[in-house]
Amino acid sequence: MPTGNAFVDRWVEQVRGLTTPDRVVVCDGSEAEREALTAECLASGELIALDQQSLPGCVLHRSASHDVARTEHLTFISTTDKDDAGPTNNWMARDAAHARLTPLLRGAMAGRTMYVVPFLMGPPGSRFSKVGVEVTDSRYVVLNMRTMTRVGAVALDALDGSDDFTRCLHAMGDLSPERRFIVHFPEENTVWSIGSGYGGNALLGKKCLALRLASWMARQEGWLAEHMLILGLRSPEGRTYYVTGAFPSACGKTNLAMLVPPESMPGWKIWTVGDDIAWLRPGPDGRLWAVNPEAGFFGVAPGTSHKTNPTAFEMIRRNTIYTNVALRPDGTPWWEGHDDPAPPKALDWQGRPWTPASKEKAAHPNSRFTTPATECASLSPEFANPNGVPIDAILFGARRQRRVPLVYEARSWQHGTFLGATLSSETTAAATGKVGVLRRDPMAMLPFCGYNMADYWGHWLDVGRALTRPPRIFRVNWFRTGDDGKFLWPGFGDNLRVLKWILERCDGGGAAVETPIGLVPTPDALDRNGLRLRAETLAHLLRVDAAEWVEAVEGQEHYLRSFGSHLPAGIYQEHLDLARRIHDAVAPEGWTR
Ligand code: OXD
Ligand code: MN
Repeated sequence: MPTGNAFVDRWVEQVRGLTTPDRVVVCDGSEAEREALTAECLASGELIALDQQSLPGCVLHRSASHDVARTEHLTFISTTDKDDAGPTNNWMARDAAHARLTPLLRGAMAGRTMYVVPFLMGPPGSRFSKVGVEVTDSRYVVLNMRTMTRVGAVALDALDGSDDFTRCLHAMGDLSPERRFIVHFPEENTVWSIGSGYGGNALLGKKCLALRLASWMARQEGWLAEHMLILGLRSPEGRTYYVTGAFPSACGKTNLAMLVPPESMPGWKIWTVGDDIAWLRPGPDGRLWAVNPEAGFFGVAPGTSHKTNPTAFEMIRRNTIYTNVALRPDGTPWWEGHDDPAPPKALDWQGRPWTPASKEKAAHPNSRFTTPATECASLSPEFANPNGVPIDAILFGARRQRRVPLVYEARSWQHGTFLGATLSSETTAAATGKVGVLRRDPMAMLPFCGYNMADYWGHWLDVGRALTRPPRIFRVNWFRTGDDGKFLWPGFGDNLRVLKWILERCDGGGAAVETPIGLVPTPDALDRNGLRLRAETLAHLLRVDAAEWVEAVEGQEHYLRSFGSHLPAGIYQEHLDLARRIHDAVAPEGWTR
């Protein structure tokens, strides 16, 4: 069944020859197709119907128990020159990658159907947008891709007969981590993924195309592909601002993107443009403009409730694919942190009987919902604007219990790039491995940057030079804890108080004090109207203790030097300046370095 694009058809033919499926189906993105695929999945058990009265169009999928998160150690960048992948990526030589994966792909779809999914990342008719074609033998992947991207004629039309598309080959294989690989070939604009059906490993438009390969393209073409939410905020005075925020996986991007203002801050309106990925380009006006390349949300279910994210909680009642949540006897899903208390009995994420007395969690900590953006009540009217939205501020956030204040502002684009480059965060369940371990996660892109991380920082500096009106850059930390280990900041809707100060700074207002690490709000500068927060707690949240930073700066020196000659001079200079300011603050007199 040809697609009408000779390049796509030729590649599909090659993949068919290698993977030998019984059938090839080209997806058109239609509603009839969704219904037919869903019916097949319900019949095969790949999907379980949820209560259609309360949750119309919602289904549940249970994945293999060892295939529940991104597997970063099995994710590779395959380039001719190892240096191009850099020290933070796993690298495989191109020939070695072909030699290792080809036998796994040979015959991998025998007895199965191969679906060809042409998809568009970004709004139709936008110079930001890119086309991919995913070939997969998973119906679950097809259904998720339909939600997360724009599928069918819209993509083939954008291709307009050319071969400018990312070749995304996905096969389920036997799902064994022993034979699982996610390999990116940026020089060939290709991804091969075998052995996993999990979102970030298998929905190849998301992390593989929209971040790893797009970051590579962006470097050639003078733009940025970032792991960032995009948020619009209309102030009570009627001015609309746009903010992007880079946070590591499962650190609250979806919640921030759908923030609901506290009642004590009337007149604010929040618009959601994106919750995970931003493509940013310098505009003709010297500002930075952003689009969300995705068409849906692939959010973390646990912790989602009316309190934390009422917009998401409402949105996921319709047309949502749930993955690895628990199932209540009435056919509705449940997870830890849900509004409803734990059900007396349920089936856990693996379909096993569960009660509140069970030792294990009912939902997997990385269980997810996949929901079309159009279901989101706060979706921005600019969501599909081909020109994107102009960005006023960029946030870098991470999970840090200690040392890092609630918010501080960078002194310049270069200093802000340095703040992003030196971001560290405590790990979460979005990737396999230990949770809660502090790791460096520059720009929240550690698992997603498709090339040498230090060259990427250099590219940030270059993009900054192309902007005459660059966004201001801020570091935020909602996760600072007190001596009792409890979070000091209420977070969620109250984060608007921090955003308000940020926007005031963008307008030339907002009181701030200079500290060695950057500009921190004075306690009075944050809107605390209606917020019950003790003065000492606020002081703790905003405290910059230079002595605590000495060790951090020493570790940074070693880290930055590990990038060798790729490290941009501007980033190292910022490090030296920070070290000097910290040392001056700690030992103002007689300090020698
Ligand atoms: C995601 C992730 O799924 O970052 O967005 O893991
Ligand atoms: Mn993400």
